[in-house]
Amino acid sequence: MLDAVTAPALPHVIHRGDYRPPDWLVDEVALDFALDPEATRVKARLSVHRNGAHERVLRLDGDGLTPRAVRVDGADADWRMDGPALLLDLTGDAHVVETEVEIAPAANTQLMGLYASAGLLCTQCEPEGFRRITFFPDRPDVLARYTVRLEADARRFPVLLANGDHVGGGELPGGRHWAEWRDPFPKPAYLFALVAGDLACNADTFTTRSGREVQLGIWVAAGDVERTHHAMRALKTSMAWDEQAYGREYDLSIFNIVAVADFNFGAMENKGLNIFNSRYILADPDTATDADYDAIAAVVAHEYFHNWSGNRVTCRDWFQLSLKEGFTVLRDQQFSADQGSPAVKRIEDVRALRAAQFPEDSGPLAHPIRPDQYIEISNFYTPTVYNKGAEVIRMLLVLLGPERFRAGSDLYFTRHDGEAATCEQFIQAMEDATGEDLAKFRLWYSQAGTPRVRATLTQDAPGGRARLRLDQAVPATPGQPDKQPMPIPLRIALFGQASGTKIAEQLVVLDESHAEILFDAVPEQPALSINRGFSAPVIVESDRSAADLAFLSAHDDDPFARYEAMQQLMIDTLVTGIAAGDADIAPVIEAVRRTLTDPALDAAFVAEAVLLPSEAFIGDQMLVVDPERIALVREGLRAALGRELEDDWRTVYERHAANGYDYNPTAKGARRLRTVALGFMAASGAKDVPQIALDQFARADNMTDRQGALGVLANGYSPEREEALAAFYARYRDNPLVLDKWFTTQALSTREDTLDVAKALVRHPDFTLSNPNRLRAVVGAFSLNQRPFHAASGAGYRFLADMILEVDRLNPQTAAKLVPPLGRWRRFDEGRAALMRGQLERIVATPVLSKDVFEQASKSLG
Ligand code: 0A1
Ligand code: ZN
Repeated sequence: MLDAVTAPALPHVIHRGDYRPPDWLVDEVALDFALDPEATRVKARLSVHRNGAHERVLRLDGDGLTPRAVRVDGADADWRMDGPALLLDLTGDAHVVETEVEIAPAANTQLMGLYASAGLLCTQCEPEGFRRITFFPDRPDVLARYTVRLEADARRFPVLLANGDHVGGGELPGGRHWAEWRDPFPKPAYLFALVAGDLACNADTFTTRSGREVQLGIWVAAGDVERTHHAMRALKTSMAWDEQAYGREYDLSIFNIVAVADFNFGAMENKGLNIFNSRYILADPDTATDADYDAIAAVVAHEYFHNWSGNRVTCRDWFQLSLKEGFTVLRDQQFSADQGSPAVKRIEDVRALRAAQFPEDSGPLAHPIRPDQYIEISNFYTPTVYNKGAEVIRMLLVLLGPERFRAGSDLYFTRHDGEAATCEQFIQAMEDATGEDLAKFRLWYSQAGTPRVRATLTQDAPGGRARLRLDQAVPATPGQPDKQPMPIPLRIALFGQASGTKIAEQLVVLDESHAEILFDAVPEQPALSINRGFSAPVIVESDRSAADLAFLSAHDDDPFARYEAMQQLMIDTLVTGIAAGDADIAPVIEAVRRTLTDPALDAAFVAEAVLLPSEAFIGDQMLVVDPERIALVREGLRAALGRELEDDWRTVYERHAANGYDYNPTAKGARRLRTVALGFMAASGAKDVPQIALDQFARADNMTDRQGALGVLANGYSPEREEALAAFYARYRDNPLVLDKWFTTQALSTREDTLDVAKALVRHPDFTLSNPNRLRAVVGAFSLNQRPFHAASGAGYRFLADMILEVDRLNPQTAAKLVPPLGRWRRFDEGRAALMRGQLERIVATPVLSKDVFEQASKSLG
């Protein structure tokens, strides 16, 4: 059954201010599963006790469950339903409550609760999936100890896993077997997990710093074990890193990871039994790109780090989600930075923030990192809660410095170990450990919207005093018309334009609406470097000239600021070109040439620095987005760069020629720059490039080079394109993760026919709505491809809305994640805005709609 609401009956809104501690607590849970894909019987025995003096009933959340038996202290009990929940009047202060239900994992298309995926049975409980398995107070502040007995057919499900330690098992009559697991750590229901299936294991061990041995297992389908070694290395590196960087040691004697093909998100941190979308586990050079390898290490680390930031200290309620997610994203970013190039990692993270979070923060779905209300909590696993949440905690690191930040995190972990905590308690621990007053800093938790900082640097006279004027404005967002100034930590430096040296450097905390900073006796004309290292998640507007930016792109000693200067130069040039029909592109060409030929720079940095801003990011800088003109002017600049620097691109391409695959930062950088160079060579229009790309494609001994070449070809119209696409399909048609790349490459193409291609791809025999990866590979990717998605006819919008409505019948969570691109209508011309609204209205008016999609679509109209 679908959790459906009928418009216009408005679903219930949950408010942060309404939090009340639970009426009843659960000490122990014993679960007993007789597993079967069609009909699984679940028995639960809960030891509950009254929390405080009150007479309220015991409310056990349920979702689609029908009780088959309910007993209290061993006797049949009177019970009643309140909608999906089970209510019991209990007379004493402590009771044992037993329930029994039957569920059908094979029919669970939502992928929440217990479901089937490629012959496996597995669970996803965060945020509210546990109530689809058994009746329970399904809220994160009810922490209980779990004992889990699993019973299943021994041939179909030889492996039976759950959280904690394996405490027993054996054969049963009729070809069945059983296993029992006990998790000694009290945990909220959202961290419960079980897996049953025919799985093979990559087994290893890790010895913690106090000398305990942990059995590690990565469980996958039999043929995939060889593709788990990178994930295993990442796991062991993360375990050691968390000990060293945060003083956090693993606490159980087993740590298992299972990869599943059908999964709504990236992965899940269930205690001692992480469950992963297989795309974040499986890798070998032939099937995974360098970006895939990096993402796997980051996600493995992220889920592992949750063992402390999420599991040992969990969230009191779902409004506190950023407490665990923002902090854990920061931790995984720090980990990845330590494994490779911190500068390139920072550039990638900021690019991701600008691509996903900045648009969210400036649109109808804007919310603070600690939201105040929701209809469906699944809609709040957002770039704001995750990525802006990480930026907010990173600002604490900037403000406090690494030692004091570490003292704060140590205090937070010790003080709240075993508890369900709040964002407020995290800040309080930071204050108590350091003596810092963070009263104003709390605004970052309550105010939505990306602050804008205007920076104006003037000098009284040559050689005289320089004056930096800073003004901040926090834009109005839904429900928050008036904002207070935020404390914004800005790393700033001045460089002398004549000497190229650094004249001054400091951290400025702008915590009023404006401030002035004076620099005495600045001997030469200064260039302003601001928000170095992206010290605050803000938009900086400055009147730096093309000459200033070109100078910084060559001389700034902060690699992020150097990248940023280049990006700003490109943006200024593109925006002028779009608005005025013409712009002086010479400074961009010169800056790219200089970066490309600077022997001191490493290839990975160069590859990031010379890339033009995306069409979407250019759109974000404009009052009214004109997708056609953006694409035209951007392609024009790409072609000019390709032609003007043709020899340089070819030199770079040859210098970084592949010579045997290895996964290390230098080799990765070389591969990245090589394909970036190939892209510019193609943009130049030179006739030999399709053949060069096809050669790269055919000779590649790794997926990075192969997919890189395919991506370049896919944007063009050459016969080589068709040849490469066909060869790629033939080679990988049986590997779903690689086939996703084949779909995505076509959905992201800059070709004129991409809208028709996308529509055709969803009719391809290998397309399916039931696998979230495949759906995102085509529909999600297409909706981010600005020009074809915003086709003036509105056909792109109609296509997306059709898909959302179709998917909503199967998987509301995944459907809802496709809605935001339609909500950007305010940023477009009237014609497009009306067409986008039309599709949102059509969605909201659909008689049977999930509350997930209803919330996103109705808010997007607002
Ligand atoms: N806690 C996970 C995110 C997650 C949320 C919901 C899921 O299923 C619907 C799955 C995963 C993380 O941050 O990795
Ligand atoms: Zn997480």
